[in-house]
Amino acid sequence: MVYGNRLIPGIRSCFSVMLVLFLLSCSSGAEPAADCNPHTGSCTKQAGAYTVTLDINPKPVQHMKELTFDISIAGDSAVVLPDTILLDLSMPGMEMGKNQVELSKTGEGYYSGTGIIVKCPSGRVLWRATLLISETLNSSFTFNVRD
Ligand SMILES: [Cu+2]
Repeated sequence: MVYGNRLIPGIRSCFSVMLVLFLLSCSSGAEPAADCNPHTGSCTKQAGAYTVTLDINPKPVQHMKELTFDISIAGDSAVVLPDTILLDLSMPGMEMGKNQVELSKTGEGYYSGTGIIVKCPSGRVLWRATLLISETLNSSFTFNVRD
């Protein structure tokens, strides 16, 4: 191939990355936006009859650092909450491999566990934490992870 112009390999690889990102964003539709800022406080969502709060520490929440995920579930439903809850970490629109954190009950409606969010080679930083509370009840938070 006569494409070997050595002055612009950086530009060409940058273009390739952009092309890949473009194709990925094309295949996954509109890029979802973060709906949670875990860097300065906790995030709260409604899940059925429950109010679910997620807090991630230490802050700011960074890649490749051991993170503690604390959740609290409040509600006046009589449904018994499980002893452990899985927190599934994924990237919207990307297949990153399974990353699930087991959260153990630390009190009535309180759960805690530790895990790591890897750094995505694409440079994207948007992650989603989905709490698999029960077969019919889950709650997800989408947030940007910092370097
Ligand atoms: Cu990724």
